[in-house]
Amino acid sequence: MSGRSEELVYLSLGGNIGDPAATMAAALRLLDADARTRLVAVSSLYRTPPWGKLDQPEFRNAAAALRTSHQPRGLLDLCLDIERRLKRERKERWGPRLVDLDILLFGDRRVAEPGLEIPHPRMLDRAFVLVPLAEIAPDLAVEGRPMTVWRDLVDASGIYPVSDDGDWWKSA
Ligand code: A4P
Ligand code: MG
Repeated sequence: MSGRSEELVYLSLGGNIGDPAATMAAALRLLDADARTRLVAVSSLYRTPPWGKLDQPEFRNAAAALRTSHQPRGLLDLCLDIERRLKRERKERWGPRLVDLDILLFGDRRVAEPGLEIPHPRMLDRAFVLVPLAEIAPDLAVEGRPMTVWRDLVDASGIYPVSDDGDWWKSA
């Protein structure tokens, strides 16, 4: 036991090959099933145009809030293990993927280690991260600004919800 209480963590989920909604739903269920992690909020599921590398299928993206007693490295290992279990193929940077789990924020901690950077260094540039995150955490402040303000600073064209609410993963 570390003696630390649970921390509030925000994750980004995405995928664009196979059945991304089903794979992301499976990832959320595996996170929730971990003894040291429980989901507290999931955003709607969004359709998003590819960012970075443009000639690939459109993505599905979502954000989730969870409470965990893992340390940041332990949560990353859990995420990587879930990605492996869901048979993600790692090929090219920013290329097609079955499911990608990124740790965006871990309480108010800052981590800069080989293979782990928190806050996620590119989160504030990416509408596919900010639109779902602002849905579940509109007032969450990063660098002194609430998530809704960050969201309104990026180009969110082509991003649409494809579920009615945050319950899509329970049946997908
Ligand atoms: N890593 C370091 N910090 C973190 C963190 N905070 N959370 C390391 C998770 N992982 C972190 O990950 C490579 C390594 O990053 C991990 O093994 C971990 O040790 P990766 O996901 O294979 O990295 P990548 O894809 O090469 O680069 P990057 O910048 O992380 O890509 P992203 O963020 O995964 O973006 N367009 C849309 N519309 N929607 C998307 O979801 N995703 C990408 C990929 C590109 N375009 C997209 C989307
Ligand atoms: Mg990533």
